[in-house]
Amino acid sequence: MELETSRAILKRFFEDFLSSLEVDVAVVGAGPSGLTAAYFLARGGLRVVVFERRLSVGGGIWGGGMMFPRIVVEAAATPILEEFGVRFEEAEKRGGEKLYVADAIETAACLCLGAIRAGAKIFNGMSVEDVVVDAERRVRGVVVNWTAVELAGLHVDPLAFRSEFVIDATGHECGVCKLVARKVGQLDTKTGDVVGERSMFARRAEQELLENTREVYPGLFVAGMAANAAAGAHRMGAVFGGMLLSGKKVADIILGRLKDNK
Ligand code: 48F
Repeated sequence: MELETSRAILKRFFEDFLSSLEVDVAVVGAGPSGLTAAYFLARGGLRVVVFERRLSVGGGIWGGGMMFPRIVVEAAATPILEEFGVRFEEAEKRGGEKLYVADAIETAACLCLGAIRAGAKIFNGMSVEDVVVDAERRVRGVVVNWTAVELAGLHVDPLAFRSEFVIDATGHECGVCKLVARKVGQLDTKTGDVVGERSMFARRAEQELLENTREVYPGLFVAGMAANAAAGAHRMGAVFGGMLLSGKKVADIILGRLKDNK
């Protein structure tokens, strides 16, 4: 039984890994924005791979607000919760707009299941440490290594994955944009680099997020908190509607671009 177990795991894993070497979109980070983007892209018929540094997918969803595992979304994002089968209820209203609350664990589980069932391949425990560029210095893929290698500080060369587009969905860290600004060329931001997120202003942050969800360098898009960090916009705390809408928006833009190319 031992050998059969090893063979089954290795064979199935390498089939999936090899089929992800060349894809339409590589998503970096499996938080709410990355998983939502992966779901809509895969559902739109594209080949999608997601690399997640941690073993668990879901990013900042699990912690809800200050580790109270509930998240809040605005009315505009509830159709996305419904699409994924996440249950939610109206929060007590004390003035201001209507807000809805959902279980963080259910949300993470549903987003993950939705993305996988739509056809996205998710690889966990792997970190994107660089991008692939072409002769025109356009981003053309990602460079990946095991997170364990990164943590141990081992000298192990990574492997490359080719994609038509890359999405930086690494959250507050905005890691892919930072390395592109340092190693490849200026980003389409005020400073040419990652400007860095501003203090909490939830309503404004949610509005800014959709404007900031876009291509910031040829071949490189930003979604989720990485979009606000790149542009120098505000943070919003445990309000997650913008993350879902940003994931859908980046998917819609890329689906439109690939349709135009064809
Ligand atoms: O941080 P994260 O959840 O990003 P998001 O989708 O959502 C932000 C919210 O969770 C929250 C918020 C509420 O509104 O502001 O913070 O923008 O998920 C980012 C994921 O990317 C992974 C990281 O482990 C996390 O799961 N990640 C970061 N850098 C890398 C990476 C990398 N270089 N390679 C692979 N994964």
